[in-house]
Amino acid sequence: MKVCVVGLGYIGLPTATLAASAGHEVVGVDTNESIVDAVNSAAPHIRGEAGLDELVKQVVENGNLVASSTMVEADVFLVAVPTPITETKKADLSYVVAASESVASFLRKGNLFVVESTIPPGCTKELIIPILERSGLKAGVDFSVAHCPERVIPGNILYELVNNDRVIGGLDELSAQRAKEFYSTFVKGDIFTTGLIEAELTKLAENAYRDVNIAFANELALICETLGIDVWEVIRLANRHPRVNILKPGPGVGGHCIAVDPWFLVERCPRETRLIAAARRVNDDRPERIASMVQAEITKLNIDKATVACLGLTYKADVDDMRGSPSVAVIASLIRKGYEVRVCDPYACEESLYKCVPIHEAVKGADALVLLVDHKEYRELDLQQIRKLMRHDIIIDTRGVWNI
Ligand code: SAJ
Repeated sequence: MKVCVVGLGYIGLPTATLAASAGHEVVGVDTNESIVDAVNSAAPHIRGEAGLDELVKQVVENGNLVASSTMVEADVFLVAVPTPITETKKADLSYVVAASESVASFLRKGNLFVVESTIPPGCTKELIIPILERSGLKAGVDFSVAHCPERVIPGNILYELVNNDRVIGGLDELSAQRAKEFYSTFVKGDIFTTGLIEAELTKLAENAYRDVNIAFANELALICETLGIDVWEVIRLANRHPRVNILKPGPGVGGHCIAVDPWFLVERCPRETRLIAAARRVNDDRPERIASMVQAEITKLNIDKATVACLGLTYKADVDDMRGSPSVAVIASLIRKGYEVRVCDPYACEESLYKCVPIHEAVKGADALVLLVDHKEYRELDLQQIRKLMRHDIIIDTRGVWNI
């Protein structure tokens, strides 16, 4: 079938590539000309995704995938554009609106329209479908509508897009079945169909569940920091219980999903989301807490201009994605406290707003060393050697991977 994928980001490009490798004729539409050019020259802008470069090259060279900055007619439209939050934690649906508007004028009888972006409950029916019906066509009569949220983990997107189970919400049974038939051409996981709002809420439930559980781990860390207990020891022992699985404390929750999606639920159901909202605040308070812990240790040194070496800028280990990174919040707070802060990260330096230095340059003469991201390069560091380079030996591991 002719497929138009709107949005060639972390989800759109791998999805377009997989659909093209399944034999569909795919046009990837993106408003960013540099992304369009990168895809058409088979040099994708998404890095660190196993197998993506090769697959993009294959489908671009065989002509099954073409990128364009202008909308086209198609049999299937897939919208995979960002849905961030505003400063006031409200869903920013401007990209979804713009994508839906651009599709509406190319919509034809018999089309299938699928929105993959994570959206608030009710959004497809209350916001997107009315935009599509400006075409004069009637949803559920002239064209089908479905919502198929992704659930892939950055760093392993292609594999998970193919092998994870998928949930598809349909405006009606026909829409759900048509979407299921389409996704079955490249998804090997089980595909479960349901209603539109159920699919919207399922995605948000998955990520809110994770955020609440990370908040529990971070609150446990707060308790242990206050009581002078090693939280990692407590978690290790508690998780020996057959039905306990406490997640890992950290410097906060980053990325463009876990820290964002729960706010869609808080906005839609403010009175029913006390726990979800509280978890967001616990996680959002974590970076300042880490910076204060560093400050408390440095204050004991009674020195003027302290130097802090921070390892890790990305939002989590072994990825190059900086979006919403709590490390950036920790570093900004340490700078506000008046420290000289040196930063290194093997994955994210070129686009980082902080100048990165090699690790030995960062720690040389430093008073404190803070591990913010447990990249594999940092897990096996020889701390004895590192300590010899430092002026003082304050070492704070926010990820529980060092034996200090
Ligand atoms: N984090 C912790 N402690 C933990 C786990 C994570 O502090 O025990 C932090 C990470 O360091 C990171 C943040 O939380 O800063 C989010 O990382 P993540 O690995 O939990 O999630 P993402 O954002 O990489 O991917 C999530 C996944 N959702 C779930 O696991 C329920 C993924 O399946 C989703 O597809 C993705 O969000 C998304 O796009 O929605």
